[in-house]
Amino acid sequence: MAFELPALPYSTSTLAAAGMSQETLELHHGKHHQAYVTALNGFVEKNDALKDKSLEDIILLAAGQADLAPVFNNAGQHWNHILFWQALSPKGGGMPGSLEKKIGEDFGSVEAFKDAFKTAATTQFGSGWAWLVLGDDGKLKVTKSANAGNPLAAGQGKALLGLDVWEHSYYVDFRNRRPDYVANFLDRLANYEFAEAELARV
Ligand code: MN3
Repeated sequence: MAFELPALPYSTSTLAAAGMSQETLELHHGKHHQAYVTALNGFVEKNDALKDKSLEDIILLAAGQADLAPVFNNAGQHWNHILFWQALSPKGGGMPGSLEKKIGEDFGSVEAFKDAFKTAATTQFGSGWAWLVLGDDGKLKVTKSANAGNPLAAGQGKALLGLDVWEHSYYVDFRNRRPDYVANFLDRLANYEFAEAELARV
């Protein structure tokens, strides 16, 4: 079974009022994410060791293997973007009570969580991601990763939210202002209800 580009859970014009334009979503989902899926399928087709493996298994198999770096990059980016689209909502930014409580317990306050996330997302030099993760110790934490890296490959726990900080994710709408893109995500786009549902599934 070839991997497929998942449909967005909203139309490409739906997030514009919350700061992510139709142009960004059409390029980011339709071109960038599609390119990762197409490349990944090309690698799987040519490598029997990858055939019939889940996306997660391919990521774990390829992580840290120099000869499989292109496989890791495209598989990782496919996984990262699947989570990213779910981490956005036209009604984002509102935090459900049980997640707010857990964030308060583990970070001290919602503001402290947002500060930690902003720091991670803005200090990731070059391309990469910032994450809200439930660690194996049961505590929430913020992490960042370069390029196609993610908490799955790094063994950091379960990712609840991921924010793409590659320039292609913000240059159309925010130009070079990555901090504004990150703040807009946290306050207006972040699907905290999704994060809470993922937390409840653990
Ligand atoms: Mn991207």
